[in-house]
Amino acid sequence: MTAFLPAPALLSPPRRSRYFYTPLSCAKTAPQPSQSSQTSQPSPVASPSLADTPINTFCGFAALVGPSNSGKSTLLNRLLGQKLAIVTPKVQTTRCRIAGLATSDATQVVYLDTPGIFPASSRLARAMVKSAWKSAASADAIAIVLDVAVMFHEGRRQDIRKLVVPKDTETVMARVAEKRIKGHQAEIKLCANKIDAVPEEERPFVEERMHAVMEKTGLEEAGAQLHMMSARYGNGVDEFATWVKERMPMGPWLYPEDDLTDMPSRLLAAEVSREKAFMVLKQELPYEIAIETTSYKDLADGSIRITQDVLVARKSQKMIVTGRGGAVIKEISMRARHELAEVLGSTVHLILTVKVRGKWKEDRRQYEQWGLDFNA
Ligand SMILES: Nc1nc2c(ncn2[C@@H]2O[C@H](COP(=O)(O)OP(=O)(O)OP(=O)(O)O)[C@@H](O)[C@H]2O)c(=O)[nH]1
Ligand SMILES: [Mg+2]
Repeated sequence: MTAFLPAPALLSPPRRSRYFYTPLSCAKTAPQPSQSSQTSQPSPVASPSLADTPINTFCGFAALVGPSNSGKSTLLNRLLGQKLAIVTPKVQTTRCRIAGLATSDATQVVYLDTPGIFPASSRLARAMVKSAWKSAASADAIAIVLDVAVMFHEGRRQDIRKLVVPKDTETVMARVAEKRIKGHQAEIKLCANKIDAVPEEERPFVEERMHAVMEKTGLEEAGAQLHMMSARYGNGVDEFATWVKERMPMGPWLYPEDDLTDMPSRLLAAEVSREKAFMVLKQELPYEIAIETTSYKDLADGSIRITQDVLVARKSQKMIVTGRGGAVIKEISMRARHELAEVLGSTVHLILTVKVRGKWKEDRRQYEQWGLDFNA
């Protein structure tokens, strides 16, 4: 195995303009070329704003799906070369689909990071899981991202022969395989992630075990390929990106070349604060909060003023999130402000207000702003 690349918490800050999204088309999937454009004829220019797009371009969707905490968001950030999706050691961090755009040569890949797939009982959980499956359904390439480190029982050598594949993981694999066998066109990679946490001499066994599970779940029959990787350190990620790129269909780009995401700046800012809240708050509390950006203003001096509501369900939760003398919310705010300043390349004034909004999980508006189906 080649040497692991360093894993910066925050990769190089983007040029600020890359965060301002300007979709060139509202089409859900990349428009297919006409018969003639598949030959040496140039693709028709779909709109005046596409005039700068190179002719004979390729564009498509690649969905990153899998159980919670397997490293999907870490992989998205690594593929983009900078941080877009929030990442925490806790399960169910990602709540909605996050599109990251990777444009190089003639190809634009729209990577879709998705919420983890897990047995969902609440309305929010059902909406999250549905959003993940929806992304997979519209993709040209699907990566099932698995955490092999967790199966490896934290590296205890004596357990390696008992390597257990969690039930959730098998379910995801079997369902993707079933769709492919039933005629879904997307090609599949099974990304065995966190391979850095498995001792080198044990990796062949992990590989062997993964093939056995692929056989059992129908993924082998569906033509899926196994790919060992470390999203955190970058091993195997370039090869994966090349595989994805080669699977994108011909068609005009959906976004300008320099864009990083279609995510509105307000949602991006709320996600940064939510990551910090996830890290600072203990136990179940992170799952009880939502963050809403209420204003986002570019000021004359070049700085940005952002106000956000931190929504909790009960008064007792408000007390914990606020902390004694406001210590907890100040800590969340300070961490979020630092990261936002780095990401946006400007001084950021961030004002967080903790509010009790009893039923935010039953509020249709919250789901709409995340692009989730309220009735999932
Ligand atoms: N050792 C190791 N840890 C990783 C790797 N990839 C991700 N992680 C860690 O795994 C944890 C979960 O990563 P995420 O990227 O948030 O996982 P996710 O699949 O997006 O999780 P959800 O959004 O909750 O579904 C974090 O602590 C990451 O740092 C890897 O390649 N190696
Ligand atoms: Mg995630």
